[in-house]
Amino acid sequence: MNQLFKKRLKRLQKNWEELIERPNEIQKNGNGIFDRHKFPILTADHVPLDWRYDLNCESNPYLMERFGINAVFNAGAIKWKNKYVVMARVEGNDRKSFFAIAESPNGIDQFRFWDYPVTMPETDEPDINVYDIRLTKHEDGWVYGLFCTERRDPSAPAYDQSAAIAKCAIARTKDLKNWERLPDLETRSPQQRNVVLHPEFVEGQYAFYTRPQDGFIDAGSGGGIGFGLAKSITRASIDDEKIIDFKVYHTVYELKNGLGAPPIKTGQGWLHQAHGVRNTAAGLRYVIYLFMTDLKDITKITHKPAGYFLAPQQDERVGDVSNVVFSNGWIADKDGKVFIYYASADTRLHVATTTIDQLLDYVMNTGADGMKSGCSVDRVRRVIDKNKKFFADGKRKEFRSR
Ligand code: M1P
Repeated sequence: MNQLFKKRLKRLQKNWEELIERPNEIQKNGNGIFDRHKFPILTADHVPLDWRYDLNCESNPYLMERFGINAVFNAGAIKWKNKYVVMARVEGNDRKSFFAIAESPNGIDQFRFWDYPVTMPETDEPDINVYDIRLTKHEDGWVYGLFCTERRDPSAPAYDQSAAIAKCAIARTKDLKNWERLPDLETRSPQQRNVVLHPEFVEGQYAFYTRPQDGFIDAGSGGGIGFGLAKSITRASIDDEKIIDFKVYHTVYELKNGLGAPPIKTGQGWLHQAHGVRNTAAGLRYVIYLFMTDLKDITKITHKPAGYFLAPQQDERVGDVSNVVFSNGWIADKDGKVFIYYASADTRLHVATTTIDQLLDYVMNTGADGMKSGCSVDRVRRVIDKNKKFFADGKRKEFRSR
């Protein structure tokens, strides 16, 4: 082994081990709704060295990276054998994404990838790119992974090498290692992305949250979070797709939106997280918002706080696709703790923690969007009035905000 190789290998191993073992910590001064954590839980640097380097000094005397990783982001999530498991979108330097599973003992740090990335079987129509898997533990006993499969638009002329078609791919597993690929979801929409499988049967059928879209980037006339039922999962087809959460003018989901992860069932309703997109002079801005649907009629939104729940801030704002946060996985523990896995700028994966109680309080007690500035003023005045009334008796002196 040459000295250069030896030195570089030692340093690489030390840096990698320190990164994986670095304890995470709650960021101070949160908003009372959730806590961000200081360090991203997965980045390109977390990917094991033996995926990236040929570690044989004979065949790789310079210890060069042979398989570069560009980013690790948008991850499905599941509690599995008492471990916090995320199935991340790993993107190589070649721009192709694939899935890889990493697990942690506590959900906030020490995420280690399993030995190999996931080998996802294909249908007769090969996937060119796959990403953004949503994991659903369904009451039929399977764990389903719904993800986007992207292929070049066959009708596009040769000069247009970016026209693509997005469809919802479906796979299922019993062990998270061996996946059975099922036919892609069929709907009337020309394209689909951000499709999520509901964990329970609805009217004896498989229930899907969809995001119909006219084009690959533009949701067009199809925007909004849709809902539809399919009799079979092995040949899933939705005839009747209705929009349950529309894109709306001058909101954070004006341009498009899409469901994030399978909803969490609570005593008060189903908690949903979704992303909303609006356009700005600096490009698209992606934020995460929350809403709740009725326990009996799961298509009926009962509560929807105004605006966003979580938006990109500080370092999160910068990366391959700046000004983006995106989540397609969260885990609710039996004790009520919730781990929200969100990615920033299509570059890295973070965790925010909260509880079911906090999320319910947030969703049920934050005012809804009044859809105009005057209503926002009314809303903040109501908060101020409530506080004035509370402090009016003069007995409460502990509060000094001005
Ligand atoms: O680049 C931001 C996100 O863009 C897409 O989301 P949507 O389908 O809502 O436009 C996806 O490609 C997603 O992976 C990405 O994070």
